[in-house]
Amino acid sequence: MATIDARPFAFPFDKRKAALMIIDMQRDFLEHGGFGEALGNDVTLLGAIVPAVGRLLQAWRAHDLTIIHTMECHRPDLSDLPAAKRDRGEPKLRIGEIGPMGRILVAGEPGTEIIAALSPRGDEIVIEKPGKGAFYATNLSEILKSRGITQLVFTGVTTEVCVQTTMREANDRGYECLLVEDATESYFPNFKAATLDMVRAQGAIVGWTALTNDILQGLSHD
Ligand code: C5J
Repeated sequence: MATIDARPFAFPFDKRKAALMIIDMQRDFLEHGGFGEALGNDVTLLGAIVPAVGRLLQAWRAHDLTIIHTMECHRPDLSDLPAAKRDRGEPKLRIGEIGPMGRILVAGEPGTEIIAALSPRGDEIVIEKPGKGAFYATNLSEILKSRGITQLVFTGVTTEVCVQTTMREANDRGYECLLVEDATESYFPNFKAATLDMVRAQGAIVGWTALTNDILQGLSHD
């Protein structure tokens, strides 16, 4: 088995059992006029990771390994949107309202789509999730079990919200989780740094962290 140079210690990597998780790389979080901006964030910060996520995506495709894209979104009738989530805070646009890219975080709307640079191929799994975590109210567990996946390599946005929530859900379900330091981003650099520290503290209590180049190197071994 290959090992990946990771923190707090080497990650034992079995690529045939490792899925690439690309969390919520959606226009609503990365582009102007979407949910991220409606919440008052500088969305341009998130674009920095697109090349790294793209390199991992191409590598997983080249090795014909499992790729899971997730999208935070709700049904058009909003029946899966709790009032507590809809009404929280004072965003310029709430979930379900109409913005420049269509209805905010509603399935099928232009703003809800994954950004063009990382667009899923037809054979890749796309999980539409109403929560921050990708296991809540989805069939992700069944998909991973049916493919014999035991390791998850995490990329995407935002580090401390949907990425961390999904990673913690996965850790509790027995998956070995590796968070890619330069392929995840937050609107708040200090929150990203704190999340990386929290994940790998206390002997990898939630999982490991590593850099894209080291993961690509691990992928090149049989
Ligand atoms: C947020 C996400 N931040 N994908 N969603 O609301 O992290």
